[in-house]
Amino acid sequence: AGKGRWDTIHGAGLRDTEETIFDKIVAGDIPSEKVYEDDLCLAFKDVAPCAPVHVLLIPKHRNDLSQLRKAQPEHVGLLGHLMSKVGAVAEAAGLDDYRVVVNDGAGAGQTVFHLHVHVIGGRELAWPPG
Ligand code: D5M
Repeated sequence: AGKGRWDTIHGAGLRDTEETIFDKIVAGDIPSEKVYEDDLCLAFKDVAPCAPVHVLLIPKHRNDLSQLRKAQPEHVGLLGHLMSKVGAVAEAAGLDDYRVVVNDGAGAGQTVFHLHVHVIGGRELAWPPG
């Protein structure tokens, strides 16, 4: 069952039982170029890079975090873990300076409703972003 257009537009995300492509990547059913991995998170190269280096860092288990706005007190540990590993991910990807982005909602560019942190670099990054 696909995600309805209404959900996509309004950022309602998926029902919590519904898988995304990132579950298949974690399971190894879809190949990915791994950059970093530990018990809780996985980082892999974005298939449609917007810069010379573009890595996605995700929790291995979505834990109801289809998007950042769903964060609850029980997610604090997992979110802290993800943030604390961004530096290791960037280093593993060969980055010096980089940008960290979370798109929250379709209107902000979110297309996969499994929380993910973009780590982007390898070129000059303009500010403000588009
Ligand atoms: O970011 C979702 C990102 O996920 C987007 O930049 C493309 C990327 N993507 C989609 N499918 C794959 C696979 N199979 N491998 C690697 N990267 C993928 P968002 O913030 O939701 O727009």
